[in-house]
Amino acid sequence: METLSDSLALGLPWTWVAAGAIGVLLLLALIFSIWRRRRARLQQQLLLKERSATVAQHIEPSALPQKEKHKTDEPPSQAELLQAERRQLEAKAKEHKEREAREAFEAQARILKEQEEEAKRLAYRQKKEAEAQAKAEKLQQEAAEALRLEEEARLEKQRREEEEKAKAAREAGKTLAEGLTKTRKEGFLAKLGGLFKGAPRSVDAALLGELEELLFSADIGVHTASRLLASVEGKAKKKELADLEAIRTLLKAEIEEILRLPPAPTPAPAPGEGPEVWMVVGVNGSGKTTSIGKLAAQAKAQGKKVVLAAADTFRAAAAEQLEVWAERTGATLIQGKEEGDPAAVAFEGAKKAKEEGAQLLVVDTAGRLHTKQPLMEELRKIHRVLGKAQAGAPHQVLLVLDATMGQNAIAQAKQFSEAVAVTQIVLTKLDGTAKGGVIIGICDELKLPVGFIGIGEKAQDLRPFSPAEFVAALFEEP
Ligand SMILES: Nc1nc2c(ncn2[C@@H]2O[C@H](COP(=O)(O)OP(=O)(O)O)[C@@H](O)[C@H]2O)c(=O)[nH]1
Ligand SMILES: [Mg+2]
Repeated sequence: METLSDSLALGLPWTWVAAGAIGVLLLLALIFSIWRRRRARLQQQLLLKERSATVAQHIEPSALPQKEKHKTDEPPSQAELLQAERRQLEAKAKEHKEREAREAFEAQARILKEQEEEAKRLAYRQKKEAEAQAKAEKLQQEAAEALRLEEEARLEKQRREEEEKAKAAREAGKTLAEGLTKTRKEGFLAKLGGLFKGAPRSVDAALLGELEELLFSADIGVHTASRLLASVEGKAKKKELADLEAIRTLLKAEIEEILRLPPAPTPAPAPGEGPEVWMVVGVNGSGKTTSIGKLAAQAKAQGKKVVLAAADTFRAAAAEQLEVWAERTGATLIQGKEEGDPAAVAFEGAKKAKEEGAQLLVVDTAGRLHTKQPLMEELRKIHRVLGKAQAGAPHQVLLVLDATMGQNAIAQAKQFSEAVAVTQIVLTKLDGTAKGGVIIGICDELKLPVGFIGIGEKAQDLRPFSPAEFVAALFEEP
């Protein structure tokens, strides 16, 4: 022990030296340990920093917790980064889950869609098939319907044809001889035949006397009776009449001669000037309106455009009656107010007929004779107004006479002729009278041609007068 103390030469005991050495060693050991621990901590910090940097690189900024404004420059803390990373992973997991779920749904939806498409295709095919079937059925039905309609049309046509035939037969009117039946069977010609019935008689004075009585009592008028008698007597004197047949033949020739008057002039209006205008006059009930209707029907049947003017404003029924005919024939009707100015209606008629380009205008007029209102003045005014409305109008003035009136018809004819220039006679109702002979008197006395005769109610029963035809029918054996 002494040796150590000696070597140190410090004079200190060796125990002290040893204790000092141990202390130094312990201090060194402590310093080393502290240094190591610090280094380890630094290393760990460094490692974490590096890791944070890599994490921060793939972390969405939105995943990071939102910092307060004044802290936005601070880098995120470790905890924040880890939280962000966790959230991000959770979000990804959720997204993944959702995608998987979506894909599963989508797959399912696709399957359903395909099924739906298939169902649609099936429905479409079924629909098309049903449509095709319906179409086929419809075509079949249509074909059946067409057949049915065809058959119906054929039956309808057949029915209409039969109806037309029946109508034609109905409307054909009577033959002239049929229309003159009464005159032939009951008139003076029938009585003439009676003279020669029984035992054969020679044409002597007694027979001529009877003939005279017969002729003068007939409706031919005194003037005409005298003329016919004179003719028979003249021939009888010359012994030119052997029997009834000879007298009949002579009378037939004479009557035809009387009836064969020059026909009424027919001044047609110049093209574009307007229609042919007929004014119809005559006493009430003579058959004016009916005859106008019949004339309109005939003109229409010839394809003419017809306008009717109801200038008989005195009686409401007259206009209504003409309206019926206008409707029946398809003619245009011009009417005035009841008791309005008849001349105004006539003027309107002329205007309308011109506008419509009609070929015929027929003006109906009043026929009252026994009222205070002067009819003849009214007729003259209508005549004048028509002439003003259209130059040359009226082209015809038809005087309607009722054959059943006998000799009165001649008196009427004279009266009307004084008022207006009558151009033709229309002799109606020959079918309803035995006084058909009146026509001979009218022609002989008035020298007015008969334009038309009425032998019935049908449109065709008003016919143009032909002397030869008339006489032939008149003398036809009953
Ligand atoms: N039997 C027959 N009746 C006729 C004829 N013409 C007209 N009538 C009738 O005579 C009547 C008077 O005729 P209507 O035209 O009204 O005469 P208006 O007063 O002159 O217009 C009517 O019942 C007609 O049916 C004819 O020719 N024969
Ligand atoms: Mg009338």
